[in-house]
Amino acid sequence: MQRRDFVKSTGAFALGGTTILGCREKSAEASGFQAGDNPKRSIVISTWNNIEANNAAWKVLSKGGNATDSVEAGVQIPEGDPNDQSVGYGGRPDREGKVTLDASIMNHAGECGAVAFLEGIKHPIKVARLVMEKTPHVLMVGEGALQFAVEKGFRVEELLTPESENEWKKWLVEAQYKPEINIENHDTIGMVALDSNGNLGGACTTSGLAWKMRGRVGDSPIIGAGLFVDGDVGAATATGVGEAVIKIAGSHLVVEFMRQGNSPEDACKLAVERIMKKVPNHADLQVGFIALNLNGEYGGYAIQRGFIYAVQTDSESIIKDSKYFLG
Ligand code: SD4
Repeated sequence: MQRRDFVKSTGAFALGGTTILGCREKSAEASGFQAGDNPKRSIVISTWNNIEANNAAWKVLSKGGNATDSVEAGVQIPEGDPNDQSVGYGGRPDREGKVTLDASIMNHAGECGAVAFLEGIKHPIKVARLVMEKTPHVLMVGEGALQFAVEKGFRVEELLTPESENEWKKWLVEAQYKPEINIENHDTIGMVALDSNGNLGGACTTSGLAWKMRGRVGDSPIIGAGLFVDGDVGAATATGVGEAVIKIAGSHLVVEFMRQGNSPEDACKLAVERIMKKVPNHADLQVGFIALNLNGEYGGYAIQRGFIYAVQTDSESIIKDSKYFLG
């Protein structure tokens, strides 16, 4: 089935005079829009084919819930799904056969929390949320993050499924590491949302690149790389080879490009261009960004063909093909 076939309509709704599909040139700042203006049309977007995750987020948004709660709820869908081998339970392991998870969350006020190199916890996003809310810190890693999670009542579970273990064992035969464009483990979920109060929130969660070195951490838990939210401007998140995203502080860069007046799509495009200028091996890599501004305008852009993202509003739930430079 073509990914486009997942496109689904949730019914006919009046759009209140606001057309949000397609990117308008007007920036959030230029529009004079302020967070808190009412009423606003909620929207959630997420990387890849994460329609179900968007639906879960939408349940929160459609009841007037806040964007940060919505993304936390949404990304738990792939985290708990053993068939999603890039996120949470069932994620592909590192080269030593261990599933290690990275996650981050950020709200409109700039509060954020993240965990990295976390093992045995099915929903790292919930731990990231608690780092944000219950500690003076932003990022906790490894054993310390696990200890914190256990203290907060999380259950330690085996996250390696037979399917991922089998794939790992096959990989071990040659044990050669080379990220594969769009195929290997590119289903990380980054999700950003705008709620009816005009507030933004974002979350990103992943098991990282398959067969990574033990201890490797990608962009997803790095605030400013895999995720960034500025409540006065917009929100952005990334997927793909995290090393390239970290090198340009990707999601923060996308938000800064929106602050300068670029549409979300153009902001993503400019950030991808930056990678292509600065990261020598970019032709062998995939990176995709998605972004959302305070008007509910959104967009995405990728290095390579094949990046898709999911969009949910009160009127539709769709998959969009991202624009790209190569392929
Ligand atoms: C990482 N950015 O760990 C993640 C991987 C990813 O879709 O996005 N996969 O580098």
